[in-house]
Amino acid sequence: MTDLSDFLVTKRWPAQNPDILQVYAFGTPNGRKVPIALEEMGIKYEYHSTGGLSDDIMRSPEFLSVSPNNKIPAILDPNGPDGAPITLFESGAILQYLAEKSGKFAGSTASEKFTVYQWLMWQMAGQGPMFGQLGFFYKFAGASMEDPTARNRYIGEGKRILNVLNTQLEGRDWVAGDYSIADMAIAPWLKTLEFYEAKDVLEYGNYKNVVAYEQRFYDRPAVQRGVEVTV
Ligand SMILES: N[C@@H](CCC(=O)N[C@@H](CS)C(=O)NCC(=O)O)C(=O)O
Repeated sequence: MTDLSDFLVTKRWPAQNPDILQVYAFGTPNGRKVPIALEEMGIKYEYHSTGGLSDDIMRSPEFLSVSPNNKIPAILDPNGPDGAPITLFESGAILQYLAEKSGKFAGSTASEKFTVYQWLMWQMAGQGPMFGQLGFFYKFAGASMEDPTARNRYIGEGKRILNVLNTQLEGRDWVAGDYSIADMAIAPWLKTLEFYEAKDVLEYGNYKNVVAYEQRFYDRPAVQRGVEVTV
């Protein structure tokens, strides 16, 4: 049995089965990406809910030891690529790692792989951060601001991003050719617009390809299992 006791994270979230990949996450769109990918790929894992996102958890020495940026998700894989355990944070990097590990969901040629990575980067640098700010300024603390500049900016960005995705999905089931880690990153953030109560203000129903894509994604049994796990 692998000994993970040198990894501080295991003091707060002990590994029941240290031979398999350990996931540290919570029920948010970024958190769900990793269990969804692991379910799709058939990689065994042990899920640890951080139990929240408060500073006392995210900034604890145990959590910072796997995620120095104090955000979920993070992983500890006892079977890393160089014959040693590896820890990783940033959901996009984790998805790339898992795609390489499994040999699945990142295309089958170099060109296909870079197309998948392109859309993954689009999600990480564009859709995720912009939708996150939309949530802040439309539903959460920023919603009480009288000056509508920030709110309108992120509503505008939200619509622009939905339009980009809708256009890319014209005549396609998935964003980058075959179903891929890019879809596993993008689609959970569409569902989150419901939690932000922002679908109406974005006129979500107008983006017909996006609406069908979200449904197609959540119809997948592995996606449903990944969502269920991520509490
Ligand atoms: N770029 C990061 C973003 C992760 C992120 O924003 N995680 C949020 C939850 S969805 C979080 O942990 N927030 C806690 C905090 O900011 O303290 C990734 O994709 O992994």
